[in-house]
Amino acid sequence: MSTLPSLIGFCVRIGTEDIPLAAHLAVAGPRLPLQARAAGTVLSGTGVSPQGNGAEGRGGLAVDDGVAVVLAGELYHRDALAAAAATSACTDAELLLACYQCYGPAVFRILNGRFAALVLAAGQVVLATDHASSVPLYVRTTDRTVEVSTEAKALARPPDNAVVDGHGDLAGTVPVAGSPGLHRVRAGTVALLERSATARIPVARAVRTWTPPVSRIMMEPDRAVAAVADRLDIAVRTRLAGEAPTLVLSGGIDSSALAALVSAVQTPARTVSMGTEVADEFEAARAVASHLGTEHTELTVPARDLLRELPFAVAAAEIHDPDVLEYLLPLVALYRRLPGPSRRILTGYGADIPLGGMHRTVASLAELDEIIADDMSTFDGLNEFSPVLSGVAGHWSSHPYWDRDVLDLLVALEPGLKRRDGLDKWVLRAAMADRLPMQTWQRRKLGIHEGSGLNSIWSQALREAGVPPDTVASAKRTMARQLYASVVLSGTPADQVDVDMLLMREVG
Ligand code: IOT
Ligand code: MG
Repeated sequence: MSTLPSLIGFCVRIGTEDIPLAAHLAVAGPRLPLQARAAGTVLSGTGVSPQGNGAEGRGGLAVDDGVAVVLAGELYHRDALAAAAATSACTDAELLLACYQCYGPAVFRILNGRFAALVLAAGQVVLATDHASSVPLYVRTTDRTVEVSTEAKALARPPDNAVVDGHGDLAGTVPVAGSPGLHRVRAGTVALLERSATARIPVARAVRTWTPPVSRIMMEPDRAVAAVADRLDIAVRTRLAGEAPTLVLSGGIDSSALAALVSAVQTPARTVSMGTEVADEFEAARAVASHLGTEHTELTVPARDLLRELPFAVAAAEIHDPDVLEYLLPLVALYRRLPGPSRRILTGYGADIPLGGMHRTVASLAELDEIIADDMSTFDGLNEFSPVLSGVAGHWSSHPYWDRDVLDLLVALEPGLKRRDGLDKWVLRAAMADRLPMQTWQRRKLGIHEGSGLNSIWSQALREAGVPPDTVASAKRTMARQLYASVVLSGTPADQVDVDMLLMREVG
C-alpha cells in the first residue's frame, strides 16, 4: 500500500447547486471527482491523487453527520490524534473529521502536518492552512459560491454572472493581485466563512493557529544539540511512513544531515544530486553518499534547458519573486526528471531560514537574530514549500526542517547557538558531527542558485539577448512577472510558453 497522501491538490466550488469548475491544476496525477452534501450545501470539484494511489485517493474526502472534510496533504502525529479523538479512522481526512467533531476549528491549533484543509459544517465553510501554509490555499467568495483551491490558477476566472467580493478584507486571508476577488489563506490560520442574513457575500472570521516564536531560549549547548538531533530525527521518521524516500542532496549540511538520519533507519537510502555544465556540487554530495552508503544518482541538466524550466517553476510556485524562483527552479527541474511512479521526496529546504544560514557573513548576533525574525515574518506567500513544485511531476515532497516541532525549536534558540566557533548553523553542524565526514559538517554554505549555476545562467542569457549588465536584475523581475501573468493569471499551460521569446522581449 502506498503511504503517499490521498490528495496532493484540489479545487472545489461550494454553493446551493452544483456549478462545475474546470480543474486547471498544475499538479499531475489521476483526477478524482469530489462530491459531498452537508447542511443543504453542495460541494463539487476535483482532487488530484499521486499516481499509483488508485482508489485510495478518494480518502482525501471524508463525510459524516453533516460535516465534510477535504484534505490535501498529510498529518504527522496520527496515533496521538486518533487516541485523543477516540477514533479508528484510517485516512487522514477521516482522522481530521473525527478530531474536528471533537475540538471544532481549534483542532488546527493542535495539528502538526503538511496540509490544506476545507471543512464544510452547518452554515460554515472552514479553510485551514498548516503552520507554514506549506500547502497554499486560495479562496474566492461570490454571492452564489465559495471557490477553494490549492492553486491560484484554478480560480483565475470567477463563475459567469456571479457578484465577486473584491474588497480585499476577507479575514485571515490576503488578496492575490491581478485576480479579482481571489485571496490566499494566511499561514497558520483558519478562515471561517459564514453567510449572514444581511450580507450577500459570506463574511469571514479568522483564528490564528500558529505564529513564529518571537522569544528566544537560552540552553546549554549540549542540550540544544541533543534537542535538535532528537526533533529532527522524529520529523524524518514520521515522514518516511514506511516508504523509501528520495532525498535531494546537495552535500551541504542541511540535506546531508537528513541523509544521515534517513540512512540510520533505512539502508540504502536513495539520494540524488543535480547540476549543470556551469556548476555542480557533485563532489560534495558524493562524499556524503559514499560515507553513508546511499544509492546515489547524479543528474546533469544542460544550462539552456534549465532556463526553459522557468514557466514550470512559476506555474508551480505561483510567485514572481526572481530570487525565490532561483532557489525553487533547480528543484522543479530535478523533480521533473525523476522517473515515476510518484515518489516521496525529502528536502533540506528551509533550514537556512530559522538558522540564518543565508547570512553567513553577518557577524553580529543582534543582526543575525533580526534577520531571522524578519525572514520568519515574511515567508508567507512565497510558496517555497508548496507541494506543487514536485507535484508538477506527480511526486510528493516534504521538508523536515519546517516540521512544526523542529521549526519552533530552531527559531527559538538564541542566536549564539546558531553562530558559534566561527561556524554558521552551529547547533545543526554539532548535532551531526559524528555522523558525517568532517569536510561535510564543516562545509561552507552554497545556495542552490549558485550550486546549480542558475543565477549566472539566467544573467548570461539576458546579456546575450542584449540586456545591458546594469539592468539584468530588473529584467529578471520583468520576466518573472510576465511569466506569472501568463501561467497563473491567464492559465496558459507552462509547456506553451517560449522562454527564448521572452528573453528577446527583454531587449531595450
Ligand atoms: P539550498 O539551501 O542550497 O537548497 C535547499 C535544499 O535543496 C537543500 O537542502 C537540498 O535538499 C536541495 N538541493 C540544493 N541543491 C541541490 C542540488 N544541487 N542537487 C540536489 N538537491 C539540492 C535557498 C537555497 O540556497 O537553497 N534556500 C534557503 C533559504 C530560503 C530563503 N527564503 C526566505 N528567507 N523566505 C533554505 O532555507 O533552504
Ligand atoms: Mg539550505
